Amino acid sequence: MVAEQRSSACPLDCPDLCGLTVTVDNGKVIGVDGDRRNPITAGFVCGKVRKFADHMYGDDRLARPRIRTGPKGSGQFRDATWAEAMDVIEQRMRASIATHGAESILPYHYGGSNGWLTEGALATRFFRRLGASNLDRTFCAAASTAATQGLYAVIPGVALEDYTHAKLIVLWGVNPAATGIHLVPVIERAKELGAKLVVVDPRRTQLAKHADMHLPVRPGADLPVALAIANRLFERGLAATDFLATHATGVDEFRKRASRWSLFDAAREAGLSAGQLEEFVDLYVESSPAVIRAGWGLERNRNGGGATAAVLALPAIAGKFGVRGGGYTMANSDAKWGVTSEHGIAEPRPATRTINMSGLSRTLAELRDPPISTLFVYNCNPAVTAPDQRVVVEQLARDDLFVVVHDQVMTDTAQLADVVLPATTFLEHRELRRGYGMMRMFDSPAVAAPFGESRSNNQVFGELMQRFSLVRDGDAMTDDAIVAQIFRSAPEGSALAEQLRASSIAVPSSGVHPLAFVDVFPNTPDRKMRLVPEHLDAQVEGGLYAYVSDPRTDDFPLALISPALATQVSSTFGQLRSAPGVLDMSRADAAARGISDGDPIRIWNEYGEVHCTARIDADVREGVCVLPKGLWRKHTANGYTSNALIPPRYADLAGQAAFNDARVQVARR
Ligand SMILES: Nc1nc2c(c(=O)[nH]1)N[C@H]1C(S)=C(S)[C@@H](COP(=O)(O)OP(=O)(O)OC[C@H]3O[C@@H](n4cnc5c(=O)[nH]c(N)nc54)[C@H](O)[C@@H]3O)O[C@H]1N2
Ligand SMILES: Nc1nc2c(c(=O)[nH]1)N[C@H]1C(S)=C(S)[C@@H](COP(=O)(O)OP(=O)(O)OC[C@H]3O[C@@H](n4cnc5c(=O)[nH]c(N)nc54)[C@H](O)[C@@H]3O)O[C@H]1N2
Ligand SMILES: [Mo]
Repeated sequence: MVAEQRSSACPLDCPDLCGLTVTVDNGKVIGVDGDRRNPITAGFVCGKVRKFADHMYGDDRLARPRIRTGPKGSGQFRDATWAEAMDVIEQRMRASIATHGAESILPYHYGGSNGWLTEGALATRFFRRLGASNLDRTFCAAASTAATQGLYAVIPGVALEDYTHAKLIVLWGVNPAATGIHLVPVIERAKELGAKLVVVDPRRTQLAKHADMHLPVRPGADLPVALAIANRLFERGLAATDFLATHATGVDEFRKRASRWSLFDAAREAGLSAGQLEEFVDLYVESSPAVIRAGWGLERNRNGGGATAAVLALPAIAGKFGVRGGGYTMANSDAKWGVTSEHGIAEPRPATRTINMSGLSRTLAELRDPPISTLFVYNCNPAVTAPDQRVVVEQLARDDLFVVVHDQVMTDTAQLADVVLPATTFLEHRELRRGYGMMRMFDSPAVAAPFGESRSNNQVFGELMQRFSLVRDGDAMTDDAIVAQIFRSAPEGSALAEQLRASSIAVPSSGVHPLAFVDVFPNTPDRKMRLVPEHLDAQVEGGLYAYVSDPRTDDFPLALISPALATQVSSTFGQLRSAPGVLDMSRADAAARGISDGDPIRIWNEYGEVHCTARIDADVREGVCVLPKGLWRKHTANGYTSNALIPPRYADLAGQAAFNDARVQVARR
């Protein structure tokens, strides 16, 4: 048979949501490229998805179920049939229920797929009907979603393709050159058209090198910086009083809270100069349209929620809405779609307890009444992505904890499991996905044959529903039936289904680039934004916008951050990486410790220790060091990654994990 080209779309955790052209030969993928259905993809995809066949057919791909034979964590498994593996799972789950009740079962899942057929669907229905513990999904975007929705309720941000209209682009705690590459050419085009670029990031990122201004803020100090900028706008009589009077509430209270911060005090806290901040104020005021693209590097610390809220308040205070290319972009999943993945399952959340996924180490070690006795992991690799890794790994290897991992490859978490189930990839099952950067939705059929005996999430959880007698009349039980139900049961579903049928891509009813406060308004009763939303105010000790100062101590003086790798999506594709992890540090911090480029080092704090080598990096500011997220245990000398140093504490809002809030010491080894 000759190779043929088929259409798909990427469901990986990335804002860009690329349409793909997949070349398939005899059911096997031999090439992946970008297509043009989503304009921002413009025919090219990132290197990692172009090489997706390496992930599908590499040595670590799981072809059949495995059952542990050696001691926990020894990595010794034997192949098993599906029937045998599912029998073991059923028996152990029934034993958990008999001994401790269904709440001792915890489903554990996050960002492996952003597709609606694999992220929720039958897994959600199964665990809800079973009465398992609920999972609060707080690895990512919990604090920033709380902040965005608190301030603006449901309102779409500036469309990425509209950045070409901007005269000023501010990248705040975001690194599109690695994490959403299709924004880069749009920024370049805007610059050609005269836009200025500002980057607020502790690192001199690739785009910071080409920026008009780089503010290398200390991690966690964005809150005072943004508040001081707002305060300065009020002080200088530059605040958009008409806009605020018409469209905002809480203005006086916000102003009062911002007035605690002078440019001088904020600059000192952030390791910047007051002059730099004044320069930013001038540039922001004089530029229109001006857009702030806020990222997720910003939210992952003790002040992250307040910081995101303060940054997102700036376009309101400065009056930047109402023009194309002006305002902010956070996540754009708030476009008016009218459908959610929940429509596909229509299953109420049970009144069982809810467990914060970011506290996995403490949950496994300390939770009682009942303790967790079964952990069912899918779309997730917590052994290398959760905080407090030393304890997580120790607990996953506990004899009395039954761990199931459903994944495509033999991950570090799968190594610690009792039963491992092989999962299909998005090219081997149907997927429906809505973007969180690009405001589009794709419906993609399977384009390749499932590898080995791999099964999709819905096949696995559908079978478990049968085994536990949880199927009810009328339940949608297949991918196709779930898609049909999503569109049938949602108000705007039929129009979307029609678009998808016609062209496999859909846009929301609010259009692809609505103007905030012109075409769309916050869906609050008075259609106004809230500068100090009450429910957020109540969540934060000292109230929203209260600042917690830098937690560095003499023992642990360096801030460790763990930004994304260009070659992976979180830990996904880590099996394909051979290069060991390195810690980037500034020349001054290295010299103070007698460390030279390439030296073996240890990095440690009260939670753990990592052994790797150092790289002297002129792009990292003094006082900060960088060990990327997503490394696997094989990438360091002692089997621990940055996650071993991440404290099991949360950010100020929504129980968000504080991945960028570790304080550490470094020495030669
Ligand atoms: N290639 C690739 N793409 C990805 C991912 C990936 O792992 N790899 N991950 C996907 C996912 S899950 C997400 S959530 C997004 C994340 O997308 P981004 O938000 O762009 O990702 P990060 O690299 O986590 O953080 C962005 C920047 O924040 C900076 N930063 C760290 N702490 C602070 C701080 O306190 N203040 C400020 N101002 N900046 C800070 C970091 O130096 C980094 O350059 O990307 C998605 N896309
Ligand atoms: N140190 C540090 N750690 C971090 C962060 C950080 O900044 N620093 N960032 C955090 C962020 S932003 C995020 S989003 C999380 C991500 O944390 P995780 O969700 O744990 O990370 P992924 O690497 O995306 O792991 C997903 C796994 O799902 C599998 N998978 C993919 N598709 C499917 C499917 O259809 N079915 C099944 N069963 N499995 C599938 C993949 O093969 C992969 O092994 O990591 C967090 N961890
Ligand atoms: Mo994320």
